Amino acid sequence: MTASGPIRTETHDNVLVIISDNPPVNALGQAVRQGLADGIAAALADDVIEAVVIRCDGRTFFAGADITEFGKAPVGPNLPEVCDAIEASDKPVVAAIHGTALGGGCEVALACHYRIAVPSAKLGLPEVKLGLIPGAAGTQRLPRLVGAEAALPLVVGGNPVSANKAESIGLLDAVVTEGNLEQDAIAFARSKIGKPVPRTSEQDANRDGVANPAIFDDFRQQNGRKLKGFDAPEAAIAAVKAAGELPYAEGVAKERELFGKLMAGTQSAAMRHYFFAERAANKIDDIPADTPLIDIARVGIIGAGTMGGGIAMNFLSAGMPVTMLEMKQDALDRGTGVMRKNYENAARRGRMKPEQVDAAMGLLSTTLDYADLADCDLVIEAVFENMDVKKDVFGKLDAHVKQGAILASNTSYLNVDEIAQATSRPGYVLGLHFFSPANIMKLLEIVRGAKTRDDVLATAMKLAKKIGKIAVVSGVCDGFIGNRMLSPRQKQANELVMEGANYWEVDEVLVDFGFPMGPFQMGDLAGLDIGWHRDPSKVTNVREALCAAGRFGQKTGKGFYDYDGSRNRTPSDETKAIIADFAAKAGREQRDIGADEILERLLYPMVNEGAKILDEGMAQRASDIDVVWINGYGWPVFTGGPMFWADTIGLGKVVAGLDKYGLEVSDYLRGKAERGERLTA
Ligand code: 3H9
Repeated sequence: MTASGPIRTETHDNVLVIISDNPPVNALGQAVRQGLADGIAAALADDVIEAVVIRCDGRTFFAGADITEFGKAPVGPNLPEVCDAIEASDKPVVAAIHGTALGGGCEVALACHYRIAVPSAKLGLPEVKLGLIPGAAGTQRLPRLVGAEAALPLVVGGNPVSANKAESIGLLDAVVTEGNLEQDAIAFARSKIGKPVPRTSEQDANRDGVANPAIFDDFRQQNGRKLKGFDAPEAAIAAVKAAGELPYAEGVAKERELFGKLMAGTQSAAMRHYFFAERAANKIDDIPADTPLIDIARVGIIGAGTMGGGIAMNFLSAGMPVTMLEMKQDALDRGTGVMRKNYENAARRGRMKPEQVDAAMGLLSTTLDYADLADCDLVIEAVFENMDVKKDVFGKLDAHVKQGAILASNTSYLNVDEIAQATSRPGYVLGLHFFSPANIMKLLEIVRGAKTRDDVLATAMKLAKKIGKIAVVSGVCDGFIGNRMLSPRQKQANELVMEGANYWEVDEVLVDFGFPMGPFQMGDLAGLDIGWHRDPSKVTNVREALCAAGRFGQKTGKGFYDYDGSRNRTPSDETKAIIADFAAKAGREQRDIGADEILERLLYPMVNEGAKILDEGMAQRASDIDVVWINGYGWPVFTGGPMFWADTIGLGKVVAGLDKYGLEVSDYLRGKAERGERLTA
């Protein structure tokens, strides 16, 4: 055995095995690249060696280039050079893949002459998710190996494929038994000795894109909505197209040009920020990583409504038993019926197998009696958003649920500390704010009360990962991180329409920015009657006037907008008249308001609120705020989230804009702007 940094080699008679050990994910940093290049050179220089295997220790094959090196001065050898050296070898080189061969890792595999993997392995080119395209000839080798049509979803969509799928499209030569990868790879390599080595760059499956150029437009058409606003997917399509149209070396040059442009752009910077933000959000700064966790085997849910049902589905899908409590049997029956229907819909769409529906629902039990929650390790309350109701529930939980269990509220605004006071164990109380639909939406705000214990918080964070959520810790404040920042945006949206902006223009400005919908479309979707007092004679604002006119939103076919049977919306004359009437009564002068003013007045106050949240320590770090808004409210990831976006356009500009419109500027934000600082690290 010889070793150089994270790479070592082992000789098995005539086969050299090159092994990377670079935890946690075998990222292809400089030392790894150097070690790989040295390993190949050593194999070529040794007459005894007739074949090479490249594999990784630890949990995964190379998961990509080392993203922490991006933006720094490059130190050779670079990855394209290493890949070329592997491919140029005249001794067969086999990639032996387990875990995830992603990005540069997949490109290393493509440069090898053969690729084999265990069944649990995944392969992919996720660079678009970092606002990039593959930069080590992946866009040129992959189509040559599997064809442009099969390459497009991998390169442009960025989602990995299973080993079986990879084998079926020709990306893998064999899927081998789990647990025996190295031996199988050595045997496979030996079977190829003496045969001409197949080089991916010399294959020609990419000609399908030349024979049928319509595949590119078809792909665009099928995926248009998902790709809207992003720069990288279009570059990825261009690169795959070039793989069919240009000789290999020219295709590689085209890829490099596109890669370089994207790497220097703001979208990739924003998406790389987001990559690390999502991982940082997992970490709780003042709690040691080795804090002992509370074992969570059984979960109780109070309330079988939309929220309670959705929350329960998260745990059932993760294989955890749930006991659901309601006040009346018919509410339980209704709630569990909706859950089953949701699962069955998922099965119909192929997202789960029919037997998984039964397995999940089989883990659910229901009750009308708090005593049946006694053994739960975690109980989440999802009842009506009212402090007295919540306190009553927590009092009952305190009386019935075993000591040491975590008691959580799904409140979206209320004071978690006050709720905790309804129990004799406030240390075990915290907020778990799920977003609707709770079985789909990724975001979870974990609300840390003044007395919440470290182990309770750390357990909640760990559990979030288990049920597939992206969790962010928030302090106790009105609306926590997400809804607190939504509030000034909504206030400005309402003001703008009172001053003469059309409400659909306000929506359009946000959609053009990259949000899936604007505030008035969102109101229509959620239902304008949420929280309405239900007295049509009492009308004090536009929303109440719309409700009084039976305009409850999409569900009644009319809200701010009119909807046809397919939910296509058009601005409504009735709504326009209602708004005009309110503006006139309030003596508000109407004027033309441009898109720039609309955007600035909607988003700058959010940045200010985010700055206050940071200043008060309600968020641990600015990037947590970005994670909340990207995952909970559709803020476009290609801008990096509100805090990163503010840094990108400049805090001075944000403050000047707020001043111009006479809006609040916090001392924290003004100070940062004056000192030329950023909000994000
Ligand atoms: C690329 O390859 C460009 C090339 O085409 C061209 C080059 C010229 N680099 O996610 P986890 C860290 S672009 C550096 O929690 P999991 C991560 O930050 C790259 N660090 O684990 C975290 O650190 P910490 C294309 C990385 O098991 C720790 O590893 N590849 C990298 O849930 C654990 O990560 C990708 O985009 C990296 N590439 O998921 C793949 N990857 O503990 C990106 C991870 O300090 N990676 N880290 O917070 C992933 O998708 C997931 O990490 C993976 C594991 C699925 C591999």
